[in-house]
Amino acid sequence: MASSIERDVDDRDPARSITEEAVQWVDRKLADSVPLHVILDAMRSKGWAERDIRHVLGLPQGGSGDFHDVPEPDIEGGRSVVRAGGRDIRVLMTKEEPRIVVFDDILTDDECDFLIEASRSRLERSVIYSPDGNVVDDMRTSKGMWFEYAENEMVRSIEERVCELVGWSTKHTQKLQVLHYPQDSEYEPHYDYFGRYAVEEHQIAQRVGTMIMYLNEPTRGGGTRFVDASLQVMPRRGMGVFFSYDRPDPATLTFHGGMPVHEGDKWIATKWFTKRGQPSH
Ligand code: PD2
Ligand code: ZN
Repeated sequence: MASSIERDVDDRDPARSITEEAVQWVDRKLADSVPLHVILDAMRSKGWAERDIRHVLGLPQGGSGDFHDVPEPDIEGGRSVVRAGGRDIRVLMTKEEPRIVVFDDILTDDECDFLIEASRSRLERSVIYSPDGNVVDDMRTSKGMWFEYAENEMVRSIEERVCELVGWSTKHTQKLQVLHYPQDSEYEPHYDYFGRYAVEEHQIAQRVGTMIMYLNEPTRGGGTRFVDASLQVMPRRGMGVFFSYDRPDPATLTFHGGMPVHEGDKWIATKWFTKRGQPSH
């Protein structure tokens, strides 16, 4: 594969130096649902130039240069409990690449009930971000709402606890969102970071991390799936899944989605952490 590519020439057009055979090899891997990081590793170990890899996989060029600080829980040395907001929060699972940490008991049953009941009458159809603004799309069929920052004592203490847990200031977050997925609804795989257009034209603070907290348990389906990590986290009331992305780039391997809810319904609360140095509020 690598032998069919001219390498070491930086200013050439990558489209002209990549053979049809190589493109077909990549297409077959993608069609076979081979995780992106496995394809990336295989191409790099065969000596492909980064710009050729990005071209063939349709990834943006040059994205990897722009790394951000990211939130990170203090779990160095295998700590299994983190104290945050006066609570002991258990670490259930960690993964390095992509960075994913699953926590038990971030929220109490009372907090889960409160968030569901306080948001129920304020739900509206969820949107996705696009260059034309926020649009309703079949890839995201939940309903959602946003609490104001520290809208009430319960929301304030949850926001502070979640931020303390991952070592990030509440100043660099988005408002707390609650989502409801009725049966058969889903959120197809996507990246949580924003595209260049949203950040530059709309001055939206770039996201660098996500905490999804489960408020209830659907009977079947509704897991949070990390495609490149071949991992699915099943909703458990009070539990949270945290992941971070140090650049707005698919190489972060954070392509993830909310799987269809087959039976029952699903409620989650999400806190997004935004890039330091960019005002979020
Ligand atoms: O509901 C989920 O599990 C889920 C999965 C992926 C939610 C989001 N992304 C999100 O709100 O960004
Ligand atoms: Zn997401």
